[in-house]
Amino acid sequence: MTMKIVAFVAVCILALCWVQLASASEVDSEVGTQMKWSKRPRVRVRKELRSLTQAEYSLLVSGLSTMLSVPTAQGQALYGKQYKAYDYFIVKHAVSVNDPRGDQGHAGSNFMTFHRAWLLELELSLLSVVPELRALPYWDITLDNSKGGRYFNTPNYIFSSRWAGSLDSSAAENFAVKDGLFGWRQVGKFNWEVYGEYAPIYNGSLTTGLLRSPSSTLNSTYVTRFPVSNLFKKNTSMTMGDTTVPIPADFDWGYSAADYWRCTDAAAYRNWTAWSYCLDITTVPQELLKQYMPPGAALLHPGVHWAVGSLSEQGDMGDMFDVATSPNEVLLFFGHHANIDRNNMIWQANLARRNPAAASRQAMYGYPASSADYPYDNPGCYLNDVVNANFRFTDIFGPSAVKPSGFTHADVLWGTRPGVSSPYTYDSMVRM
Ligand SMILES: *[C@@H]1O[C@H](CO)[C@@H](O)[C@H](O)[C@H]1NC(C)=O
Ligand SMILES: *[C@@H]1O[C@H](CO)[C@@H](O)[C@H](O)[C@H]1NC(C)=O
Ligand SMILES: *[C@@H]1O[C@H](CO)[C@@H](O)[C@H](O)[C@H]1NC(C)=O
Ligand SMILES: *[C@@H]1O[C@H](CO)[C@@H](O)[C@H](O)[C@H]1NC(C)=O
Ligand SMILES: [Cu+2]
Repeated sequence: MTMKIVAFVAVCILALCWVQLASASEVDSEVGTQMKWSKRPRVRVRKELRSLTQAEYSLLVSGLSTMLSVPTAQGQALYGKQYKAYDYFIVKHAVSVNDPRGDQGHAGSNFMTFHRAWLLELELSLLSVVPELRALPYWDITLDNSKGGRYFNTPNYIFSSRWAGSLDSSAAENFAVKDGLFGWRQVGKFNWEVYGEYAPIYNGSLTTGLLRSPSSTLNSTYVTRFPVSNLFKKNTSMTMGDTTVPIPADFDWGYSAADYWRCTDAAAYRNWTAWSYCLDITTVPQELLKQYMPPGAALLHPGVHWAVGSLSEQGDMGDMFDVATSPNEVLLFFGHHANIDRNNMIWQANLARRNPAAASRQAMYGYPASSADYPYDNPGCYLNDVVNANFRFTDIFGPSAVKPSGFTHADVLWGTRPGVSSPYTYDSMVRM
């Protein structure tokens, strides 16, 4: 009982009370400026993994370990309702991918709103366990770039024992991830008792029952990374729908800070979908994509998935490559997607500064309102649709703002306007 109250107060301090403060002060603001924003109290500031203090590092490890081992029901009794076990997040992600209407979380405008909601839910769960961590960290891949990245091959390198573990897996051990925070972690089986209601859409690998894509036949129970060189041997590009993009031959393919910042330019990318084309594979026709993508550029979002997970000689997907269940790569998955979210938020702030009307309720950053507006998104993924309606987000803005029918893409956008309503920001934005 005492624990519950403590957990509630913690969540209140971290998220909800600020949201209330924010809406009270919204009256006078058309669009928030950077300055107002950084002055706002109680906004969670997401920091780069390597900027965490030693104490924060320990909190992160302990919070994630709890989520990986304590089931939702037991965890909620200890930490309150925001707590969800980690397998909940894997199943939710896989349900989005396998939705009969087409992917509800990827390959279109929905990508960032779905992942923003997913990250918020994960963050609130994590903070219910370790409130002193204060925010979910992100991973800036450009700092690990093999051409001059600050942490490349240092003890703080992301692919080191302190963080995600080495990229060098071996055939003798079935390419298992052996070191790092989650070395020798085993992929769980689909839990029919807890997630049975989602089984018609997703119930694990059809051959192994493990939390991998229905079509995955990968039978190692360990989180798996195949050698990135396999990708290059097999192919140099990948096609999805009408879009063909190069597959990187190295984990970072020289992806630099300049590549990252290019996508935040609101003069070059003037609406939501244009931003998506800059760093993600989408269902948009190749002809349109070419207008936005530099020729031959590997894309930030899928590039990391492909290069880290890679493929076996037989063509099995490594875990980061398996779209449905890539959250099996715990640290890299949330770290990478928070870094993409950071890019999106900076772009949103730039767009709002350049053209305040673009951030209005009417324009909503140019997120497509309907198929008449933009024909390439899957049904269910337009502005006023409930995000991932077959596995809804109901409490991503804390316990005082629960929406049982599920938040829509518009709700997610409206509730996370940088500098105006967002309950979180990023360290690099505060400094801007
Ligand atoms: C399990 O999932 C598959 C799709 O991956 C589906 O065809 C099948 O009906 C599901 N099984 C049950 C019992 O829901
Ligand atoms: C696991 O998969 C590999 C590669 O497909 C195969 O060679 C092996 O026989 C399988 N092992 C089991 C126990 O199913
Ligand atoms: C290689 O890529 C091309 C174009 O993207 C595709 O058509 C082909 O099926 C791929 N081949 C293999 C072996 O994956
Ligand atoms: C976004 O901008 C691009 C390029 O100007 C345009 O093709 C597309 O239709 C726009 N999308 C929306 C929803 O306005
Ligand atoms: Cu995803």
